[in-house]
Amino acid sequence: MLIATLAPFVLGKSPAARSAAGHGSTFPADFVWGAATSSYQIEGAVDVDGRGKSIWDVFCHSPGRIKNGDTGDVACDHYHRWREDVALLARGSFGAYRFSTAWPRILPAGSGAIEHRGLDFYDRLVDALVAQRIAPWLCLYHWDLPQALQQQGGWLNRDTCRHFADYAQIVARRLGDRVKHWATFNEANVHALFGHGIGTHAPGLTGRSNMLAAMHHQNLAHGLAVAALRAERSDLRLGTIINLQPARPSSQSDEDRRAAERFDAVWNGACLDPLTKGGYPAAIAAEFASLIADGDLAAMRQPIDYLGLNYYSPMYIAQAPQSLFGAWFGAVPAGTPFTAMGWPIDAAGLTEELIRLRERHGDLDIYITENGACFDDLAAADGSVRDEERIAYLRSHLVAAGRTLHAGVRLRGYFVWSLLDNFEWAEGYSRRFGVVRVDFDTQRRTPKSSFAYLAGPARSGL
Ligand code: GCO
Repeated sequence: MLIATLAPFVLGKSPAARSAAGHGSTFPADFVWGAATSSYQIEGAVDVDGRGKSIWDVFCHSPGRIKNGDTGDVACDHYHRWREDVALLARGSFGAYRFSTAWPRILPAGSGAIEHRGLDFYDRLVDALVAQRIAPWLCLYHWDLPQALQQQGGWLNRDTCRHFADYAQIVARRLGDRVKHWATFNEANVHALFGHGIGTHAPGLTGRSNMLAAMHHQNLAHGLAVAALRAERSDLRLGTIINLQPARPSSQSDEDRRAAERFDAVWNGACLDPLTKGGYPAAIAAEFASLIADGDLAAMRQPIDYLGLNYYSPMYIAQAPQSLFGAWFGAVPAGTPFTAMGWPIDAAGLTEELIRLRERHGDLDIYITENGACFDDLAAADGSVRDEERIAYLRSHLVAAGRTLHAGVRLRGYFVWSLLDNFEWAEGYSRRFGVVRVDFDTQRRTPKSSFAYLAGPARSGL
């Protein structure tokens, strides 16, 4: 069914494809055009106004963890330059801005005493966005867990789920009158695997059981937080943000095909199926059984209003007996283009994932909450960047997304990752995804040519 559904879109014969070729706008007038960032990647000011430590502060200051020894101590200094960044959003005609709140700014110990100066920062940011008619989209968790909770087990400890729900309620009580779109988590799958399974992200844990526990407890925390947000206000649009990638076998061997199916269940299914279907994918359900307490499945499956899809590239998976799930990233077909992150470029994968979401979760609105590309931008003397490769990437993926509109996909918006060059986790500042260049020595912001592309031609399908 999926292939039959896809065929006309991949061949570019769909009505939307023709319109995407510049015969009128591909996207409806109420389509949301946004930009995305996250707290630890842009804010800096890690010791200001009572902010508590996060697991990323500790991880970055552990030798050898981050390229070039970079940290988020200063980042884009957004905590002090937020007015300038809001002005950039307005200049780019973005109708929405997706940001995340730093849990340790609001609850320095993760629970208990509220740091009102942290809430005040986001309150000012939200007011400035609303004043510019930019819809604030708030993500409650983009990986920066309070270190105090990590010391109590973090996402390996079920108590963290309740603390997360309490944090969500505190933020909604302060901002819920103006913030109407909320995401509980950003990419629980990435955080579980990279932070708790292979240890290349904070908190640097390893092992299959740690990854499974972190995955399950984030899913449970999502459900408890959705219930808490619904109890706080009835006028919120609630969802979660997931990173989905087609898991393609690296070869035609049975082993690689089975490995790809298994990795698909772990990567694309374990973070989504419990939330919308009430259980883990059959291929891996047994692995989670010991973690599931009475009531968990019902608690995780709270009605939500939308799904946020982060898409960058497909995955090519091979059998890997030594890896956590017997499967890992493998050979990519010869001739495949790559971004500077080494990620394969294939916009058809976005079409595939959007169609798959419609097949599996068709009753939900979908927003592309992250899509973008890292390239080794060459800056002119004035800081300007003609990032034609990034424009080509954005264009091909917008065309791929637009093709699905006539296939019943309830695609409602697109957020570029990212507004600003920022702290790219283990890669530090060596990798740039922004449509605005940041000179990290001077903090000067300079819109790239992709910024102008997104503000104009992109919206008319060009
Ligand atoms: C992610 C995160 C972002 C990344 C971006 C580029 O998807 O990993 O949401 O924080 O910076 O995706 O890797």
